[in-house]
Amino acid sequence: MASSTMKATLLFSAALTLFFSLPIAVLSQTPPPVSFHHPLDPLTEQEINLVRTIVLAKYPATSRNTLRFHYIGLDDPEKESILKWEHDKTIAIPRIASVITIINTKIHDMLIDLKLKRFLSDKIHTGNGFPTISVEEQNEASALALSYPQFIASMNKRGLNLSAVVCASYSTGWFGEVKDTRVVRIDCFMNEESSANIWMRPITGLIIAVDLDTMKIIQYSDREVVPVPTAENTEFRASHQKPPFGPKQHGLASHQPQGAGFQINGHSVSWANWKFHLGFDVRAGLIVSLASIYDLEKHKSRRVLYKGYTSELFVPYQDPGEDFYFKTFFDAGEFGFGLMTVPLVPNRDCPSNAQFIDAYINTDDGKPLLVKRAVCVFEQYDNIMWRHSESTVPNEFIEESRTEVNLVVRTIVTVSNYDNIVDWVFKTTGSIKTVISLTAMLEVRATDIKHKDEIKSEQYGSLVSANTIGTYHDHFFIFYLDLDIDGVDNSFEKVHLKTKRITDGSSKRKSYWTTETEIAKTESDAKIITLGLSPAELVVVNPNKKTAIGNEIGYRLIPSIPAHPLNTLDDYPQIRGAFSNFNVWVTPYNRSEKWAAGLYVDHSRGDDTLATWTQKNRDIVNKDIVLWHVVGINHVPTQEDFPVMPMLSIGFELRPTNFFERNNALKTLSPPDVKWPGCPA
Ligand SMILES: *[C@@H]1O[C@H](CO)[C@@H](O)[C@H](O)[C@H]1NC(C)=O
Ligand SMILES: *[C@@H]1O[C@H](CO)[C@@H](O)[C@H](O)[C@H]1NC(C)=O
Ligand SMILES: [Cu+2]
Repeated sequence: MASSTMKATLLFSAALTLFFSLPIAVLSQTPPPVSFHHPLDPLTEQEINLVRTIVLAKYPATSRNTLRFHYIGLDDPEKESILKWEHDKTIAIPRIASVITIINTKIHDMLIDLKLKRFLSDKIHTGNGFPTISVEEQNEASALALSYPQFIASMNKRGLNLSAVVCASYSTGWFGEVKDTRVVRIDCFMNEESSANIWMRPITGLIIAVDLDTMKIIQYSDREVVPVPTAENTEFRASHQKPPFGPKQHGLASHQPQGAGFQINGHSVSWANWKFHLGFDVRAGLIVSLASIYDLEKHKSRRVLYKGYTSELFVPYQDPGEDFYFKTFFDAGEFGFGLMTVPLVPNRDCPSNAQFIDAYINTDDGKPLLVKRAVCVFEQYDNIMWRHSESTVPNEFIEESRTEVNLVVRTIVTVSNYDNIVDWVFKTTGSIKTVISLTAMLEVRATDIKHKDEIKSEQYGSLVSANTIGTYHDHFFIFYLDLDIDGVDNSFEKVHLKTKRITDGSSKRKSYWTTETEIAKTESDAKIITLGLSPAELVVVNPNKKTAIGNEIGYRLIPSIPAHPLNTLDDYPQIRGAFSNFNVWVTPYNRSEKWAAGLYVDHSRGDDTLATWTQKNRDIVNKDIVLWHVVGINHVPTQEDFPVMPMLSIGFELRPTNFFERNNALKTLSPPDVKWPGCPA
C-alpha cells in the first residue's frame, strides 16, 4: 500500500554525456545501434517528453500545481493490426499515447498521436473515481503533517522527537459518500537511529486527512495516546545486527561459460523454443506479450499468450476502527505497479547471469524518469525436467533424465511496506509459471497489550510482538491473461472429474471416476471459486484445431492455492474489489476492459469492474477470450512475520494440454556439464 518514499532521482542516465565524449574514430567504427522498434514497446524517453510538450502547448498558462500528469502510457494498438504486423512488418501501426491529467481539478482522458504530434481526443472524466495518486502528491501530502501546529503539539504531548518522525500517505477508498474529493490519510512513524524499521513503530491514535487538490490538511484529531512500540528487535539492516549470527550459509553461484542462452533485442526476448515481448507500463508494470513456442514437429511457432500482466492488487485490512477501516488498498490502480517498480539489485534480486531491462515512468510534471534495471531476465537451473530409473527389465538398468533450465523474467514492485516479486517462468516443455512472492514488513497497530493473556477485546489482528498488533488482511492479485491458444478464437472448458458408482456387480470395485466436459457458454458459466471447487480441469481450448489423434488443442490453468474474500458482498471495499469474488473469470476480448477494478480506482464505487462488465453475460464460445485469475492469500500474521516477513510465494501454471503431439522433453537435450575453473572434471 501507499508510498511516500521519494523515487531516487539519481536514476537519470548519464549515457548521453558518455556518448558525446567518445572520440570520433570510435564513433565511425561502431555506429550507435539503431534500437529495434516494436509497436508494443513502452513509450521512450523522447516520446514521454513529446507528450508533455504537446499537452503544455494546449494548456500553456497552467502551472504545475494545476496541471499534473497522472498517467502516460502506450495506448494499446489494435490487436488485429498487431497480428497482421507480425507477418508483414511494413504495416504502419499508429503510435498513440494514452494520457490522464488533472487540470484545474478536472480529470482529462487524452489520446495523443505521437507520429502526427497532435491530440486525437481530450475528454473530461465525469464518472466516479480518480486517477492514480502521484508519488509527488503523496510526498507533499505526507510532509504537511510535520509542520502542522496541532501535529507538533501531539508529538510534544507524547514526548516524541519531531525530527525523527516520518509520514506516509494512504488512499482512503469509498464508504458510501455521495460526494467525495481526492482525500488521502496520513500515518506517521518513528525513524530513530536505533531502527530503520519504521513500519513496526507507528504513532497510533491520530487522524490526519489531506485534500490533494488544495494540498491542505482538512481533518485532524488526536484521539488517544498509545505508546509507540520500542525499537528493540525491529532493526533490519545487516550492518546493525549484533552477534550471535547463524545459521552459517555457503556461497553458491550461477556460471554460464557458454554465455546466456537467450537474446534480448530491444524488448523482444528469444530463448530456447520461446519468443515473447516485454512491455512496461506505469500502471501495470511488466507486461508479457506475444508469447509463442516453437513446435519442432510442426516446424512453426505457435501462439500461447497474446498478453499477460497484473491487472490489480487489492489489499483490504480487517480493522474497522477509525484509524484503520479505510485501509483497503488497490496497489495498481491507486499507486501504480509501474510507478512502484524498484531498480533490481544485481546479484541480490537477480543472479549474476541475469540481464536487465530499464524502463521509463513519468513524474507528475510529465517528465520521463528512468527506472534502471526495472526487469531482469535469467536462466535458472532447476534440476529435473524428466527422469526415469528403469529396473523392471532383467539384467539392464537404465537411468535417464533431462535437466531443466527455465527462463525467468522478474520484476519487483514495492508499495511502501510490502515488496511484491513477480516472476514469469518459461519452460521448454511449454508451461508458463507465474509466481508472486510477498516479503517485507507488516502493517501494524500499536497497543498497550504486552501479552496475549491481556487481550480482552477484539484486536483485529495477531499480537506479533509486545505492543504490536499485526492486522489481519488479504492480498488479492488478479492476472489478465489474454490466451490465444494456437489462434485467436478459443473456448473455455471445465472438465469435471465425476465419481461413478458400480452397482451392477460388473467389477470388484464399487466406484471409479471419469471426466465430463462442460463448455462455458457465457461469462456466468466461467465464474469459478476455486476454494472448495469439486475437482475439475480448467482448460482453454482451440475448438478449431485438433491433434493428429483428435484431441482439442489446449492449455490448462493449474490455479493457485485458493484464497477467497471473507468480507460481505455489500461491504464498500468488496464492491470496489468485486473482481476477487471469483478466482477465475473469462470475458470476450475488449480492448478497453483492462483494469479489473476499473480505470479510475482511487475513491471508485465499483461501477467499472470485472463484476459489472460480466453482468452482460456475453457469449464466450469460440471467440477471442481473456482469462482472469485471482491469486491471493488471507494473511493471519505470526511472530515469524516480525520484524520482517520472509518470502511467501503463491502462483499458478499455464500448462500445455493436448497442445503438442507428444512431450518434447526427449528432444530437449540436457545442457553440457559446466567445468569450473581449477576443478577436476
Ligand atoms: C531527534 O532526532 C534526530 C533525527 O533522528 C536526531 O538527530 C536527534 O539527535 C534527536 N534528538 C533527541 C533529543 O533525541
Ligand atoms: C467494451 O468495454 C467497454 C467498457 O466496459 C464497454 O463500454 C463496451 O460496451 C464493450 N464492448 C463490447 C462489444 O462489449
Ligand atoms: Cu500480508
